[in-house]
Amino acid sequence: MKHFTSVHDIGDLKIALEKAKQVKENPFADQHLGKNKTLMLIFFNSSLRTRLSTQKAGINLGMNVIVLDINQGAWKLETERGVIMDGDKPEHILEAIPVMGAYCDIIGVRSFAQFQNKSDDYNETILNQFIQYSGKPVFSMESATRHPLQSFADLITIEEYKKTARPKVVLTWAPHPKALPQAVPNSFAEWMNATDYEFVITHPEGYELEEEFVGNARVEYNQDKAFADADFIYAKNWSAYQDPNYGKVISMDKSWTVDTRKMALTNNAYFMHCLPVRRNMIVTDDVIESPQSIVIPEAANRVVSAQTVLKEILASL
Ligand code: AN0
Ligand code: CP
Repeated sequence: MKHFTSVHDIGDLKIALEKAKQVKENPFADQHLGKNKTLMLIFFNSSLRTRLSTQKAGINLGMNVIVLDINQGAWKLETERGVIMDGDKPEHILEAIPVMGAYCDIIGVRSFAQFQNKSDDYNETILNQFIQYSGKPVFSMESATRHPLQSFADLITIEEYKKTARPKVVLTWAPHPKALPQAVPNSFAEWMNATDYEFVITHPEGYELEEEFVGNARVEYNQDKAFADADFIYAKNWSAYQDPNYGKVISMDKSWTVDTRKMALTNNAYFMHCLPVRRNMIVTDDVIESPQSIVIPEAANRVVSAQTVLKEILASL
C-alpha cells in the first residue's frame, strides 16, 4: 500500500480484517519493520484519539514518531497558488510539504473540510497536495471528505460484536450546535457499502449526503422506522451537504437525540459513535453509559486500524 485515503486503498476487506486481528493479537510482532523509520503526524485540526492511537500504532511498530500541530507553533500556511504573500501567512504550503517530507518516511495528515469552497473540500485539495509534493506515502487522519482509519476501526468493532453474519447497521444523524464535516458519515457509509451488511442511513430532510457515499444504502427519513430491529446504531452529526446549505446547521431537532425509547425499538442494538460526543445532544447519558454502548472498545480499535495500515505501508517502502 502506498497511500491510504479511503476504503479503496485497503483491498479485500476480509483479508484486511484478518490482518487487523493478527495485529491485535500480537501488537509487538513487527517492530523490525519500523526500525529507524520516522512517522510524521501533521494536524491542521484538533484531535485526541487519532493523535494518541496513531502515535501508539507507530511505537508498536518500532517507529520514531514526530507530531506537529500546524496551528500551534508552526508558521501560518498560505494554501493558494499565485497569492501575493503580503498578509499574515509567512510560509507557503508548496514549500512546507516537501520540507516535512524530507524529515520522515510516512506522513499522516488531518485536514478537515473548511466549508469555504465545496469543490476545494470535495477535491481534497490539501490531502492531494501532500500526496503530490511530499514524496512520501501519505495516509489520512481525517480529510475533508473521509475518515478511513475511523471507519476501519468501526468495521473491526462491528465484526467483533456482531451476533449474526449480516447485521443491520443504522447510521443516524443527531443534533449538534456547531457545523461538523460530512467526513465521518461519508466514510462510514463507504465502508459499510463495501460489506454485505444491511445498511440504512436516517436523517432529517436536507441532510442528504453525496450520492457516491450513499451508494446502495437505504435512506429512511423516519428515525423510528430505521431503528426497528437494528443490531448497531451508529450516531453522528453532520452539516448539510446539499446546496445552498453546504456546511450549514439547518436543524437542531432534539427529537433526533438517541435515547432509551429509540434504542428499545432495536434488536438490543449496540451503540457506537466515533467520539468526541456531546452528551444529551447526540445521545443521552443513559444510552452512552448502558452496557450496549461500545464507544470505548471502538476507540481502542483505532490503534489496531492505524497499526494495520502503517504495517502495510512500511512493508511496501
Ligand atoms: C470532528 C468531525 O465531526 O469530523 C471529528 C470527529 C472524529 N468532530 C468535531 O469536530 C467535534
Ligand atoms: N474519533 C476521532 O477521530 O477522534 P479525534 O478527533 O479525537 O482524533
